[in-house]
Amino acid sequence: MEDVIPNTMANPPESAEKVTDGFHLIIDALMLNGINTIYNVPGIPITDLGRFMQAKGLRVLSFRHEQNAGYAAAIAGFLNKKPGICMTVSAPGFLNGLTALAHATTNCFPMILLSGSSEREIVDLMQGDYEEMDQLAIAKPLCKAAYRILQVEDIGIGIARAIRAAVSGRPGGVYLDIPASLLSQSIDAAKGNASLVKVIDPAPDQLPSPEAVSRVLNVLKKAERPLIILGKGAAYSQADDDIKEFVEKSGIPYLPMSMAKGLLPDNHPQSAGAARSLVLKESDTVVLIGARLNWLLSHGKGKTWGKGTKSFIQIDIEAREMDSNVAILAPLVGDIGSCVRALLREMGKGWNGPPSAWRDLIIAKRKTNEESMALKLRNNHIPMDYHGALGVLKNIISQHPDAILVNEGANTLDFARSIIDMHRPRKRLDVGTWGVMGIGMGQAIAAAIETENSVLCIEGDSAFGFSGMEVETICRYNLPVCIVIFNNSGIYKGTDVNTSNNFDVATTVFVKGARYEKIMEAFGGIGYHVTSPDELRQAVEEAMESKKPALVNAVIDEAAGTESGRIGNLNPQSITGTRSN
Ligand code: OXT
Ligand code: ADP
Ligand code: MG
Repeated sequence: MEDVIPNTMANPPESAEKVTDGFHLIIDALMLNGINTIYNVPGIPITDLGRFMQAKGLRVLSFRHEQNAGYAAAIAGFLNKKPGICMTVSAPGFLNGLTALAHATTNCFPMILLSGSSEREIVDLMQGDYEEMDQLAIAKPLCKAAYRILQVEDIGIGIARAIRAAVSGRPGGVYLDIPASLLSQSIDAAKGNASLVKVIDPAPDQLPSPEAVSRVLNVLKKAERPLIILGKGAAYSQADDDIKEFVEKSGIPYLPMSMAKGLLPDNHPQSAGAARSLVLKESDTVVLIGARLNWLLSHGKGKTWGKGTKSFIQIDIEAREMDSNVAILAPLVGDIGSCVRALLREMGKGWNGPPSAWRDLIIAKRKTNEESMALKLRNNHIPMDYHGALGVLKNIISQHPDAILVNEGANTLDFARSIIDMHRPRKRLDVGTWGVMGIGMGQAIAAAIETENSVLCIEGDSAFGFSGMEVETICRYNLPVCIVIFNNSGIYKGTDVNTSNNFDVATTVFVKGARYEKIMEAFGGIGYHVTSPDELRQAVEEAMESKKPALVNAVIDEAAGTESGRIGNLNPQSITGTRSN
């Protein structure tokens, strides 16, 4: 009997071979455009899409929560200069991924949130479909562009449009709505294949005008106290050699924003990172390269920037960024690589650096700050304070300059940023423009997958809690990620007390003596519990050496932090309320 049943899988009828469907065309379209990694949480209607992707050789990484898959995709976009892809199920999964899409857009990272959705005809009549939601309408205001593909023959063009929108001009997040019925629509295979689009030159160079280049140099020549500020747009542009050459040829001191640290090594003689307040206040001319004058730079005005008039030069791909907060005397609109190369060509030979008095002033301030920091870093206090613990991790990062540092928290973030020198470009990943808690595990996973380098995460205990369940994901894929939790039993501090007569603890306080390392042990990774800088060193060195998933629960003095870290000034002050401490 068995012999007479035709094996349709092994020998499909000829007609079946000539037909393809939405599932396979989406995969073909992504692969044609060099996309090979997907960050997702499976479920209706995209479970089979993930399976087919895996079968076709794409890397499909499954997370425990879509927000973390989204943060992974966003940072993959930053690291690779091509869109990171997050794939989610409809309504709740989509909404979970949306925070990350908005974060990608805010940070100018290219990302595509590809989400399954319910059937249009039911959703539009609000008839109560499974996970019904008008996702396209909800996504639109939160991303750079949002598209829906309804017909199988539009998959090629729809994906091409999403890719180009994500990476061209100022990069950002793109939403792509995939109704369930699209996936099973069929089409003649040859016709389907012919409908695919390979995006040619998705992020074309944008050259600055020669007049704008001359204007910049004319302003710069007159500067007595010039400063370059490098932002994460400069790190994203991957114009590393040109930027270094420009900084060195100009002789101008530079200040790296957080994720631009390492573009030039932090110990570079022209770095003004350790003289930040001084250079912002005293400079007379500022060249912004891929950095916005937003809250992180006090909007270019006020006390931080001192009294004198400043001349601002800004290099950015987004023309609308110019004059957003203060007048820009010399705007240079274009991609950073092209702009910096144009400046280098025009500068010619024999460019004079800034007056030595300016350089000497910065060097002196830097020396004072570095010396006072070095003293604090050498402490061996138990319980550890931030300096004692970060002094150890600073040395470990300098021994592993290619390791990727992921960092979030408040005090944990702010101290780590100024204490830990970065040595190579795009090795420091953090909370970005919004100061988001929860980027940690998603960024760590993507960093390990995309670069194959070791990853060291330095996490506040609160920050870790936002994405901690992804420790299972890290163990499942056996990634070289070492997580260090700065455990001070709370948000900012563990010492707050609720002085009212109810029984709840203060709003910022967690369980004391929490054993976070056991979360890692639960999934087969290595856990450490450390209380001194020496123990911390030993544990992290061992973990980095092993390249296995590890979590170090580092007990930090509960009283060592301050409210909101270095941005406590942003907390509104109550006129009538009283605080418990
Ligand atoms: O020049 P001066 O003299 O001023 O000195 C500066 C430098 O020159 C010097 N420096 C150095 N000295 C010596 N040597 C070296 N190498 C060196 N390098 C620098 O050091 C100082 C400081 O330098 P820095 O850091 O460059 O300068 P500064 O003035 O700090 O820079 C200003 C900023 C604004 C650029 C900078 O502060 C910055 O980038 N800040 C980012 C802040 C941020 O984004 N914070 C995160 C958000 S805080 C808060 O909102 C939190 N929440 C709420 C929440 C959030 N965020 N998200 C979500 C989804 N939900 C809720 C929560 C829940 S934080 C938080 C959890 C916190 O608790 P944790 O347990 O996680 O963490 P702990 O606090 O540790 O408990
Ligand atoms: P930071 O927070 O480090 O100061 P921002 O996120 O504020 O950096 O600024 C990044 C800027 O870089 C954005 O204004 C963005 O338009 C710009 N940008 C991103 N990529 C490029 C590029 N390739 N060329 C020019 N500008 C870019
Ligand atoms: Mg904490």
